[in-house]
Amino acid sequence: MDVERSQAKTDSLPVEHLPHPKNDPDSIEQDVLSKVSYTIGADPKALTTKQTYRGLAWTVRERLIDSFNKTQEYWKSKDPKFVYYLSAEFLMGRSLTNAVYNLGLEGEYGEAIRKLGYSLEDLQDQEQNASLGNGGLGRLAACFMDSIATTDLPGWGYGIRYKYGMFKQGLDKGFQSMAPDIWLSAGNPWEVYRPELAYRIGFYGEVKDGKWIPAESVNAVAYDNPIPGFGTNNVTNLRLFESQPVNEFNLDFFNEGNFDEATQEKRRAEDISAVLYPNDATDYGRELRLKQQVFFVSAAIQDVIARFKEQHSDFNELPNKAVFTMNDTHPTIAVAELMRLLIDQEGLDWDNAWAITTKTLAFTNHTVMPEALEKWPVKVMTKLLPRHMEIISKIDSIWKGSLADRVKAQIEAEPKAEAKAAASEESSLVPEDTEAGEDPVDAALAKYGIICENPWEKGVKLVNMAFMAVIGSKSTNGVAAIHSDIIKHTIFKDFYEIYPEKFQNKTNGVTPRRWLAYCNPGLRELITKTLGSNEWIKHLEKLSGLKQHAEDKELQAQWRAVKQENKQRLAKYIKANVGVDVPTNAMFDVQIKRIHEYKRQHLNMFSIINRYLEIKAASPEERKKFVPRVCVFGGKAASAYYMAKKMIRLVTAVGEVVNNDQEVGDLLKVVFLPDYNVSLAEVIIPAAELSHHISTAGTEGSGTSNMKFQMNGCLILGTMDGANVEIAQEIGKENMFVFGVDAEDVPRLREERKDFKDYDPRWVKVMDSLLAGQFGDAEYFQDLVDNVNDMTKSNDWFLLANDFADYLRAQKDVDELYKDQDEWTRRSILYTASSGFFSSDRCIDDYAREIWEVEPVAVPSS
Ligand code: F58
Repeated sequence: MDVERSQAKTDSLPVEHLPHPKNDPDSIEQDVLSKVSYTIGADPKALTTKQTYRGLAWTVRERLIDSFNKTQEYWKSKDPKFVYYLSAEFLMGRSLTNAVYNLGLEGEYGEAIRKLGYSLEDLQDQEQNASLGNGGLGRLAACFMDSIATTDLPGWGYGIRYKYGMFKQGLDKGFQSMAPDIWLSAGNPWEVYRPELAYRIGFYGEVKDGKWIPAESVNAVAYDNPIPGFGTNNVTNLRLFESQPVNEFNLDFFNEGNFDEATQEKRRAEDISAVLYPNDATDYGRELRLKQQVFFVSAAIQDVIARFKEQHSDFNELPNKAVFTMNDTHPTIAVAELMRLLIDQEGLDWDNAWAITTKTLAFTNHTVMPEALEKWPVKVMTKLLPRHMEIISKIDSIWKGSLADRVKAQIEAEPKAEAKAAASEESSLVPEDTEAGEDPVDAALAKYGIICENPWEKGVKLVNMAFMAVIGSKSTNGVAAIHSDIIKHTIFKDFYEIYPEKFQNKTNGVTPRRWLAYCNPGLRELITKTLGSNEWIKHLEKLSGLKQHAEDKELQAQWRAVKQENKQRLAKYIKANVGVDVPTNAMFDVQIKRIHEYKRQHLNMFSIINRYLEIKAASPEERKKFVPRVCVFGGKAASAYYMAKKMIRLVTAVGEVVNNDQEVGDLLKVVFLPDYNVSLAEVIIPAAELSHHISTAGTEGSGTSNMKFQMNGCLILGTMDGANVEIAQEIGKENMFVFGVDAEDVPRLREERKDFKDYDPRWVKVMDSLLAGQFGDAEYFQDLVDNVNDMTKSNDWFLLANDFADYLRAQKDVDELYKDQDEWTRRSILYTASSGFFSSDRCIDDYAREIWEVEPVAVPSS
């Protein structure tokens, strides 16, 4: 009744007379002052920079919402198919500059801000980073949102509105320190709270007569984050959910004075969207992580179904109206959740629900690293999600039945073959490590079942989420050509043989707006001037027009001047943040990414130590031949990653010695910049001249910072891994500094390793210097050294010792080339000119056409 009344009232409101914000500088200035007074509650005559930023941001928000509303209304009238990007992580960074430029209001805002006595740069630094993710995968999701909006695709993102970001990293005497990242402390003008949009999410309890009765429930409440496209009217949506208690507190407990008990439900609910839980946490943390996953996935699917039902009644239409991409294994509970909602809530039968589910979901794998291929103990899943576990068990038994039939058929087709012999066949479904005498069907089921035994804990059963995702979705893709190839022949081998048509590659891309046009204004202007237009910002392939100017000495000089300015900006940042003076005539050599053994920051450090030892051993005359370098590191180590933390300490410890060594002077500086995040990357990347992408071949899914550096004309020192392979193809391999073994040789070399004393003598010297305490506490670095040397321990799994000599050879090539600044700059221009393929617009277009089957719907100008 109430609903009807309010509906009638709305219909009679003169909404067409709603005032839309005006975009001339005077109106914007007035608007800022009004927001400062009435939204922020500050005195416009005595404004602080922070208050001005906040007032300004609220005015941008209004303009975003204006276009957002029009976009959503238009899409609703057209009812197109939507893509929904399910991701536990979105590393959005800051929004102000991106929003102002994407809205095309940089001129008007620039002038209004100047009138207020500021520059956009001053104000943007006031904004907190939204660091709702770990690294590459989360940042990729953010780039995809920008491209989805820019290319006019009907598409929304779905995730969690974490109360705390992915920790503030500091340095405490050179060691990583961690503090909560309270990113919402000054409010968040970029979101729109939707208290009316709340979905109930259940946990625990039991299944009775096929019906799940959860013992605990929370509400998933929506916040919309408008995402503006560039050069379009479209503004799309990132919908993030916050977990709220169903009951704020228990009044009975409260009245008894039992305050802890009274608010327990609230605290348990709020824990779910407090912070992104690491996958290696305690049991409680791990359970919370699974809770988080089902929390946002269920809310997202419920939301999509509700929107679908506003316009449709036949669920067989769902795959024509919606496709969900599962960003890595974190959202893969979506397979069971969509089945559950279709069967239990919408009354479909199993087969119909399965047909819809497998047409509506798509899966992206980002890495072969085991820590990201989630496996949940059946015990935990049964306790937390009993109905989902029933569904998973049924999917598993149907899958195992079909797998067993196929293995039997294969064996019958080769009756004389022994299981072992069959295993050696390229196309065999029998696992290669099948023991003699072991039943080949059992072996296949044990290896490729969704539910399988934990190899390290007998009797403990696990749910392999990646396997369920492959089976339960219409496509599985890797994120670079080499990676997509590797997953077909390793982790998903049998699945590829059974469903070859499901497997695809979608090489990653990054948004050229944030990662070139906005973070490097000097280069943006120079490129636009050289090409005669700024169309490249939306059509990055147009950068190839720079190739014909790569040898132009005039352009080269201007190109270098831009780099120099960016280096000065970074040098200032370094001085202000870690107190080190760095020479800006030195080569700026950068490695910024999550700290991980497979990314081999320690290989880079060992080469820096070698450089240091060589400088020390050189005569004053010989020293003049060294190319001065400033080596910059940044990246966070996961809280429980012991070795990664040691790698950070290695950087700072070497820096302490090298940076203070008078003999070395400006020839070498080593700095670790704490709290690496999106906005710091925006300062570092434009200033970098050489960047490291040196993972052991076959281990990096794609890498995306390699693309950002390439766009900004930074040369690459890298292995043939991830997207480096395709970058080398685009720029010509001879223009990249390539070293290291190829992926196909890695397994053999892992078996073959020799004692480290038999490696390059420079390697031995570096290890000895560490163990002799030349860089402080030798005992502390013992494990790190053992880890890459001691044959009885980790066996140098990532082949550092093996690749070291070739790495030093490549480093020498770098030095030589740097001495020829014209050739260096020619290559730098060529890098930018060849980066068109790595735009996320291209990548999104590939997904849209080849996986999602979603078409652009652009909002017309009114
Ligand atoms: C990254 N994955 C890949 N995972 O490592 C990188 O090669 C790729 O370019 C990128 O995805 C985008 O495709 C990644 O960032 C994580 O952060 C995991 C989250 C869960 C815990 C383990 C790390």
